[in-house]
Amino acid sequence: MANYDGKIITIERFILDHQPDDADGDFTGLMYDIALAAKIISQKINRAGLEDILGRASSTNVHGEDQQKMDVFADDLIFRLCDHTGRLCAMASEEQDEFIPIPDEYAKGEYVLVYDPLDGSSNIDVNVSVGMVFAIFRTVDYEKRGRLEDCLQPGKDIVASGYVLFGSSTMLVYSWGDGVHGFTLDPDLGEFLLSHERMRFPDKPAYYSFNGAYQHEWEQSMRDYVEWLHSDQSPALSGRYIGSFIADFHRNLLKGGIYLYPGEISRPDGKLRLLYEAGPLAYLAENAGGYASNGYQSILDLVPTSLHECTPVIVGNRNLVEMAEKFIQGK
Ligand code: AHM
Ligand code: MG
Repeated sequence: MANYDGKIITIERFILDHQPDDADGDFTGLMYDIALAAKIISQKINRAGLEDILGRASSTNVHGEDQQKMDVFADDLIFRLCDHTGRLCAMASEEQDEFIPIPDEYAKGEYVLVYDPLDGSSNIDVNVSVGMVFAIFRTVDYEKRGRLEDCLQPGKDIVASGYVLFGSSTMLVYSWGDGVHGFTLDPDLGEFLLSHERMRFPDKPAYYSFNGAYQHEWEQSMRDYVEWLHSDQSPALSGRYIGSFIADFHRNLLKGGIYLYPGEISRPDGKLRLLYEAGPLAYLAENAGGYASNGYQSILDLVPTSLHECTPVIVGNRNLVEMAEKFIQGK
């Protein structure tokens, strides 16, 4: 059992004490459901090797990628935890082709949950951190049952977003627009305890993160920016790239820095999904004093036209992201 100094605040207590003024029990309940999903997935991941669950499932997701077994488990778990609660009118998952309506036999609620159940799951086989990402919106029409339109909302309309990092410890980090707060799972207690209140990108950044193998596929302006990052003009940064967006984002949030996943010649919109990955993390970045851009505008202003569209992502300390925009826009 860990030693505890000072106040001990569970995520349940924190959500109740700090929920948005207009939050009803549904928002609080939905956050509990997500925290519970995080605990169950965490437990499963920790036992993954023991239960021989590592490795590929037989199915392929909408992006043509092999789904890992844990992806399938996490995706199904979140659905089963949330479909019958009466809190949601629709869901959408990175692992599902279509949006997920609430089954007719259950009451519908006013919220919409979009999620990537296990981002970076190709890392599981090698015991590297993975994450779950989510965003909550309000329905666009309270009179109707959930529709695709409910899911295709821009990041600026997010009510709350967050991620769960399954790392050397499991952390849940979320924001509803009043700061970004982090909770660490005590596995003995089975409770998320407040460990990082009001997280902010430090003024002095420490790291840049990108997959350098793709540089030959990038626009020249992006390569020029990376050259600038290496120059005396830039703050002195060290390179770190895990290849697991949540883990890379989390490190940069704690230590300061910039993460890039730009477009490429063969993939002009890059790899990361606007709805499930870029939008939720852009919302967190801005609430932590940072910024996320596609090179031309804030990612929070991009309105998804389909569930699985991708966007170039530049996210981290605001001044570093704005400098990237200057290079990209030729200013
Ligand atoms: P996934 O959603 O299929 O897991 O892919 C997303 C992941 C991100 O976590 C990570 O930043 C990126 O893919 C790494 O891609 P690459 O291996 O091309 O650098
Ligand atoms: Mg993903």
